[in-house]
Amino acid sequence: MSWCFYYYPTLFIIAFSFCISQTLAAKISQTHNSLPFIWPLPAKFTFGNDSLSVDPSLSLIGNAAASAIVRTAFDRYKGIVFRNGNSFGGFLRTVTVDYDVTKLNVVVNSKSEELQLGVDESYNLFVSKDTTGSGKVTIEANTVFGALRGLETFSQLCSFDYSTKTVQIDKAPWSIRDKPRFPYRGLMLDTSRHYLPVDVIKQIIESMSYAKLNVLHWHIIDDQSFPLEVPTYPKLWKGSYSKWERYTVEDAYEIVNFSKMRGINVMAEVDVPGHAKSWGTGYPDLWPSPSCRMPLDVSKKFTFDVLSGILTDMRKIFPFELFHLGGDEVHTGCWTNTSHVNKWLENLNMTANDAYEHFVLRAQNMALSKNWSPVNWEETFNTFPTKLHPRTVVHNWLGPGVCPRVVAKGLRCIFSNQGVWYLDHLDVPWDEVYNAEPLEGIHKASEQKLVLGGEVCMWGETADTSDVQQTIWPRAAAAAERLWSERQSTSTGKSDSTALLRLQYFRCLLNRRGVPAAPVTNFYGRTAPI
Ligand code: CP6
Repeated sequence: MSWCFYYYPTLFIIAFSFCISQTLAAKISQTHNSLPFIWPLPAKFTFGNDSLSVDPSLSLIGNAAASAIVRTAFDRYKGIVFRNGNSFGGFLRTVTVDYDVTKLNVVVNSKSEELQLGVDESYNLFVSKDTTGSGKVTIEANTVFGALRGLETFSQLCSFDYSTKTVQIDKAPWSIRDKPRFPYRGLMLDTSRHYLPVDVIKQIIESMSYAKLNVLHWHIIDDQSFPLEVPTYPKLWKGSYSKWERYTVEDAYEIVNFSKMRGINVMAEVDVPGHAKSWGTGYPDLWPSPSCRMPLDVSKKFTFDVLSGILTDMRKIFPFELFHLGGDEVHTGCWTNTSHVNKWLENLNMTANDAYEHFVLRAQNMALSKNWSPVNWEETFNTFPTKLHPRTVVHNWLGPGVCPRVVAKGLRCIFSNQGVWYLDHLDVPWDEVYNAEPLEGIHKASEQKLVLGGEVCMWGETADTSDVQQTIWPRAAAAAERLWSERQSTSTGKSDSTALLRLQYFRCLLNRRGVPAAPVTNFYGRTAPI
């Protein structure tokens, strides 16, 4: 149970004044003046030596001002950039001064606001002084989602100057040409082991946008609880922990819409046939027997009716082209040990493994008929690689070396090696997260293209509202740079002291924005550089 979610608001009243940029920034400016503090690092950039002041009543111009997505993002970033004044006397000046930058020009080429896998997120960002001496800031992008990434970068160029008490852009002129390395940059949340309130999920989505992560993989349901409302089978959410620890259909829409406004897709997961014990709280017929409750009863038509109902209801909520069907850790003991299921297997001349395959492929066909591409955990590929539908995306977790085999078979892959990208593994330090390489062992360009990207997984057994954000950040940011930035542009492609310094700066940025990210070097034996 997770009753303790009630105390979550107190977390966000904490002022993060100790992580103020002052100390860090002072040391950084003395010793690392040439480092760009943009996380993740842009593909290409140049900068200079000028400082420009930014008007607190900065206005948005350009054709992107017609887009509600860009306008609301602009307002959010204004709130972030001009929010200083919470510590060390850092209040913005209230007297009017002549600001260098009074307008932000955002231009987008395409009017389409459809957010799908591979949507163009590239942008250019230019900051310069024009001939009259006033500052000019322009973001150019092909889509509004590229413009969002550009706005994030713009916000990271702005910092509060404690001597003039204005917001400044240092190191101007800037010329940044940026685009993501991988189209899929995910974070998984598990709301079955511990319920996470909608507001907390939104805070996490907001912080994902700071690191340019673009897929929320929502592992909604598992053995422990079924927190989602499914109108077609209304007893399913009897499997929730309590009536307060549930997501209504409206909550789910809200999460999807909140994500879209930040250029983030939501990939929902219904993990079958294992990891589904909670389904039987409302419909006990889904269990092989009352004493043997998982995996779902493969022998009954009712099981597939319920699955189909769930997917039909969820299709209305989740427009993303990928849908996760789980398929991991299927222990078939209850199938062979329960007489009616065992009889069914015998009649069809099937082994328990055949039935596992049968279940997964049937679920895939349901998802495909709803025009979703199915995503499955790697055990499905490891067990019946040639049977998976060609549109399948295989989700690696067990170890290294899986994506090379998946893409060699022509299937797409998502990298989440548990040794490095499982955030519940608290003993994995930031640099091991950072150094993980989704394309390890994949050399052909045609196969590299099949690696959609990667995802850090925040399993919920050991984290809830009280500590989930501290557990996600800053290590998720290390993965975010691996997924966004070109290998060669992240210095050696391996962590080094400049990556550490930049990540510490980004972690402070998260803190200043109200995200309770943990220290970067909270591991003994890993020294802080300053
Ligand atoms: N739940 C589900 C889990 C895990 C998986 N699936 C898991 C397994 C091992 C570790 C962490 C998480 N808790 N549904 C595996 C994909 Cl170490």
